[in-house]
Amino acid sequence: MSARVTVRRASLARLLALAAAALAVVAVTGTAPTPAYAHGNIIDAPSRNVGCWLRWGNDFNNPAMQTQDPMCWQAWRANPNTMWNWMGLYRDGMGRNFQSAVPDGTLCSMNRAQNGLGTSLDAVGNWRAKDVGRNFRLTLLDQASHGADFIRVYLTKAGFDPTTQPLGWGDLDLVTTVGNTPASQWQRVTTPTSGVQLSFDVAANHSGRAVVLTIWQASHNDQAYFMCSDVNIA
Ligand SMILES: [Cu+2]
Repeated sequence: MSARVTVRRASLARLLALAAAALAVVAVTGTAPTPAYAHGNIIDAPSRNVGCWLRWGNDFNNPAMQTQDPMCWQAWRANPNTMWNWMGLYRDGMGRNFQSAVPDGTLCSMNRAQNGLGTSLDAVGNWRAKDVGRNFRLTLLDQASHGADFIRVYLTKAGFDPTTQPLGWGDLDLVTTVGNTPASQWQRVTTPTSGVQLSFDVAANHSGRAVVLTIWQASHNDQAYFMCSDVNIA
């Protein structure tokens, strides 16, 4: 328990440092990351773009990334805004028709939403995966206190290998659903920006390497988010 608290504190400190670093980049180069609008993402187990931002946001030109974290390398080369605008991958007005609107192979970019902001997140390869137990928690950070009409958590089936196979709907099992949860029931936080966050438990139905696809249907509007997190289940 205390170990978990320590980890959370460390990652929040790191988020703060990265937020400051992102501002410093703007100051030095004048090349602004895409403005941070108020939306959200899965910060633990971090989604692909959040993970690349946390691990490399203050060092994104380091060539060591090419061998240590090659999928982040390709994501940063494709478009740094995928990371700077880590909270901005969503679509409005889907009418909850997720499967018809988002074809196989494009789930992690939400069918190249936001003019392809997250296209690199669909790339097949060895994304860094967080080690988790059979029962693990996800944390969704919501900067704008949208709340949730629902959150659906899908897990790739046993035997699916995300390092070699593109992700499709047929590879996924729905493992957890969180019902309507207004923002007033989320935990208020101040880092990396002020907002609210919700942590919820996920029960995996197998061990090994897997992708978690979280779909968040926000409450303020018909606004949906798809977020892919890579995990290694004990
Ligand atoms: Cu939003």
